[in-house]
Amino acid sequence: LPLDERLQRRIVDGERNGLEADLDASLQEKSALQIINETLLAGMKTVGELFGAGQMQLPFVLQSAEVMKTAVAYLEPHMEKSEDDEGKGTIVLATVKGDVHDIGKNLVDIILSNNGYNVVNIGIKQPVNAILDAAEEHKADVIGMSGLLVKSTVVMKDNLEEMNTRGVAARWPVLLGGAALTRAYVENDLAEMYAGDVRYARDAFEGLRL
Ligand code: B1M
Repeated sequence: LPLDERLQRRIVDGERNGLEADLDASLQEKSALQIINETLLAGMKTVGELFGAGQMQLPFVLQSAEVMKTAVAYLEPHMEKSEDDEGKGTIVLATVKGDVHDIGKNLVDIILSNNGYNVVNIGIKQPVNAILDAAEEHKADVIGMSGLLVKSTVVMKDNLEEMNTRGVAARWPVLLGGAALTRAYVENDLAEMYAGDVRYARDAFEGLRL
């Protein structure tokens, strides 16, 4: 198989033997971010489709996710870092309560960290209390929430409602991302009910731009 296809297959098949050698070869032709965006994410997309269609069982999805994480960790030192790399602000980043998906959140962490932001990544399944405590403790400028499940979109709304109730909405602009969200839901429904600023990021780069 051509290199790109082979890398994609590694993700889909959860096969990590020889992964590093293929990534090294790919790095001769592409940047680390190109490999992630163009090649590896396409593999994860296939995994999602197979799983959604009942053609792949959960333990195999987990294996694919592990290979994806290994690949991203291997590529991270090869990523470009911005020159002005200090003092752009602090973002507290979390996957919301009830949700374990963290590959996208961790990509956001890497991209923002490499571009001069201080990222406080508090992990998965984080209740709103933990998110707000971390934002307080680290004097965050922005709160970022990720979630891939449909029910996570409801949790995000609940979290924003809680922030309204506590009167902290003006203090923390919120960045939201994850596969189950839509731009319309965030920019219409959530922007309407949240008393602060809430934005939707389709991917890590839109997150960085915002
Ligand atoms: Co799960 N899962 N999963 N899963 N999983 C999905 C999300 C699903 C769509 C698969 C499917 O059915 N086709 C489906 C959700 C359906 C729904 O809610 N309607 C699903 C399900 C059902 C489940 C379980 C419930 C399965 C079960 O137990 N029966 C279970 C849930 C457990 C839980 O959360 N409580 C579950 C478990 C898992 C694994 C543990 C096996 C594994 C996760 C491993 C891990 O993350 N450590 C897993 C995986 C890998 C997936 C799919 C296949 C791939 C997700 C992924 O990593 N994509 C996924 C299918 C899909 O998404 N279509 C699926 C790559 C990643 C880079 O993309 O996270 O979307 P993503 O991030 C993107 C953007 O969304 C954005 O930037 C990234 C790209 O640059 N972004 C942000 C994300 N967060 C952002 C935050 C920002 C800004 C941008 O600012 C703050």
